[in-house]
Amino acid sequence: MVGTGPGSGKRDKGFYVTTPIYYVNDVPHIGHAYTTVAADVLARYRRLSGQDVLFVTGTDEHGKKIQRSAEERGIAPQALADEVVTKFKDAWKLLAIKNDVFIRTTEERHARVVSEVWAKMQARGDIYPGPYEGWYCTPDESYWTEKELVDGKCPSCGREVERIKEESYFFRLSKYQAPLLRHIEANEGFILPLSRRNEVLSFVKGGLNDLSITRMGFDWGIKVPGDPKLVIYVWLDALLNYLTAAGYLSDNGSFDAFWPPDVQFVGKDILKFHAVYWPAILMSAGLDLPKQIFAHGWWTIEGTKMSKSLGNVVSPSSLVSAYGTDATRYFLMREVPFGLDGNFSDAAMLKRINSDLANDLGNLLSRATGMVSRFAGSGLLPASGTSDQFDLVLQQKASALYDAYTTAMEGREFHSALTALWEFIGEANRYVDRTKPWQNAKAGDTERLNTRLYNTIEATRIAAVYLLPFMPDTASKILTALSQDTRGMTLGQLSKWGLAVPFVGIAPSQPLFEKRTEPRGQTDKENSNGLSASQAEQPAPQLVSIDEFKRTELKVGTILSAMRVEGSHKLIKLEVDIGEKRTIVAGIGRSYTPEELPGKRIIVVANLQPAHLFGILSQGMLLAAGDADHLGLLSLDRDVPNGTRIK
Ligand code: ME8
Repeated sequence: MVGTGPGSGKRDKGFYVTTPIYYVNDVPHIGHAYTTVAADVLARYRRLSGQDVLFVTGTDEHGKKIQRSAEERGIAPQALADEVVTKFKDAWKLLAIKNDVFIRTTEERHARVVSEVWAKMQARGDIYPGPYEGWYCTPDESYWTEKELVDGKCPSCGREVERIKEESYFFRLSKYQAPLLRHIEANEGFILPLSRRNEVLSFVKGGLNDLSITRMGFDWGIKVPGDPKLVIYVWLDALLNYLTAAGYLSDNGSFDAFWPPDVQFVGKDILKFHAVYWPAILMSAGLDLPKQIFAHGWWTIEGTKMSKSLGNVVSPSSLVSAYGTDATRYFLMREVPFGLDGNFSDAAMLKRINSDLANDLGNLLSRATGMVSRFAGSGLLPASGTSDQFDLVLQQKASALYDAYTTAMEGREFHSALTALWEFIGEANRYVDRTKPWQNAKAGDTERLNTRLYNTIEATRIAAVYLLPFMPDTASKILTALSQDTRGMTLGQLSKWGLAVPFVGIAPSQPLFEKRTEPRGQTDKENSNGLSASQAEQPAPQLVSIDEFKRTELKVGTILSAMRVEGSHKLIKLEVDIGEKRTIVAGIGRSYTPEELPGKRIIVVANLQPAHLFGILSQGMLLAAGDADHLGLLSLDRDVPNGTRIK
């Protein structure tokens, strides 16, 4: 992570990218996943381009809102944070997020940074005491004046606001109006997209009031240095995470190597905090400003606003358990131009999987590898012979892709990078359609055949290289199938035509993506990896090979204990013995009571990816058939020891 030490001075500055830190009163949803996947894609792209990267995400754990949520649950705020932080960390694992640092605002190192920055702002004369009187929206942790309210409600989220009148400290934000305006006007790429930049410009031009930066009457936060009855405003605390995470005040060299941030991704709703308050705070503390704040749009779900009360919140784990990690990442980055609002629907997801992934990408790989094994006698990739017009056009498209892709990535147009890549994949498929290598094989034209085989593989390899930041697992699978080792090489090197090493073994590959017609089942939506009844009744959509079937480890087990999962009608938490003890959360609660389950012999999928369901880690799935109200559990008709594998 830290490639440049302090004082090395010779190498380029590292690339620093951040996500917002997420409140721990809520569990991860598609909105959090969106920002985090985008930052991960950019971080992976920069690493692939040969740069040192610092990619930070984390959790925002202080403030009134967290304290209230904890009170409602009857637990301490720290306990709430400790519980919810694992959900974020688990979600990021499921989505293959490779962050370098995970920051929590309750960490000791962060409290030191907050106090130090406070002292710097104070030393500059930017903090002064005074009474605050006005309105406060706790869900948004945001101050509002009487004039700003809309129908007496929070103008940002529409919820109730509270009147507060308390002793406070203020930050002299008004002093930074002119310097901030100058900075935004002089740096076109500072706030993106441009439409958002214009919003911020008119907000700043409208005048900046000094900002209350403390709260009274609760203690869940960092205390004001020298005045411990006051707590530092949670947004000041939270924004400073970007300094702590970069290593500010630590002596590991990271801060010098990475500060200031190159890109900070945020949702459009929190732009004011990042594009107005944050740079003003940094100016006051005498620190360099981030180079870019990029605000992305919001997702609706099947055309409706996402909300807990509507029960339509889409969790990352439900997407990953239904559609897989890479398909989810692909969908989020491809479906909507980054910066605009978008809509999630299961139908749109299925369309992307079936047409872009199974058809376009999957076909290219299976044709490329299939043709080598069928036509190249030895099963080895032949070297290319002379090129004709078809070959030259394909090569030319491959080299044009580099500019299209990198320009899009630098402009944070992830959807355009993928569109350009898929145009190339289409081109490679058309190359096969047009050149018909099977005819060369039939005619015994080996040189021409070899060129076509090599070029089809080479185009597939290049597509996989560009896919690495977006779909790391799929890209690696493709490169492995092509026996191409890309480790240690940069995008610039890997994207060069002709790099594929010939005379390596190429085996026909398994399909990368299965076509599917079934959307996420109710079970997925409940975040369960238990059985979905509707799936159990569906005929198999495709034939599976014996090897594919064998990848699923089915084992005999016995239920040791069972209890209902609080808050769910359907889920039961089971302890089972399958040769080892496992916890399984199963969607069988409408057909069985917990009392009748202990002692039952069952069949368990033992190597299913674990998932958190209602906060419980489920490590497997049991087999059953029937609809949710009339399920029957699968069992054996003879006694076989627990843990025996089914074959
Ligand atoms: O705001 N679509 O945290 P948070 C897209 N702790 N993005 C969405 C979304 C949706 N439907 N719903 C929410 C906070 N988001 C603060 C940040 S940073 C110093 C402190 C996005 O957990 C939202 O835009 O409420 C925001 O960027 C992010 O989720 C975090 O929300």
